[in-house]
Amino acid sequence: MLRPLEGPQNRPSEVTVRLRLFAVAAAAALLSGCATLPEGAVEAAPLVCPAGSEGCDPIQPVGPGGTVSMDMGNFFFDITDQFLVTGAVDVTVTNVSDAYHNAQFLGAADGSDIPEAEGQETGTGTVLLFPGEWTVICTVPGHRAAGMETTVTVYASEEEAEAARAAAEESAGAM
Ligand SMILES: [Cu+2]
Repeated sequence: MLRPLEGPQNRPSEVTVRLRLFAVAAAAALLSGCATLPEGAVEAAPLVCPAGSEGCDPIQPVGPGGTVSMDMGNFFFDITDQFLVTGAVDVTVTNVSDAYHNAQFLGAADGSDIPEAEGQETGTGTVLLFPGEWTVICTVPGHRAAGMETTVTVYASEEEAEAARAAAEESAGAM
């Protein structure tokens, strides 16, 4: 009589699974090992080559992005929707004053625009934003100090942004 073997057919698959898990972990470690994230970055495209080397693109935020509109004037920013999502955010600035202003997102990824507009005009630009809290300023000398500075929060996903929006609406309604 043959005795049933002690499940030898199960062992290889167990080992295979472990090897696969190890390979995944090793790949993740390799990818994250050479990525340098800008301050405030939570999530970013992994680099597969050393930052700054030839053919290695600068690290960019990964996400759906979106659109945001803001008014600017002497000397303020007024952003009604501050629940931005990481990625390429198309910014529309409406200048409600007679003087030139712009809106620089400090710390935005390489390749970002600085949306700007002459007096009583509208401008657009695309800003590449990692998740985090960012400061927006007008770069015209003296304007930041006079009040043209605000902060915006960039969320890692649509879901997080929606949750934050809902929470803000709820607390506003409770007042
Ligand atoms: Cu200004």
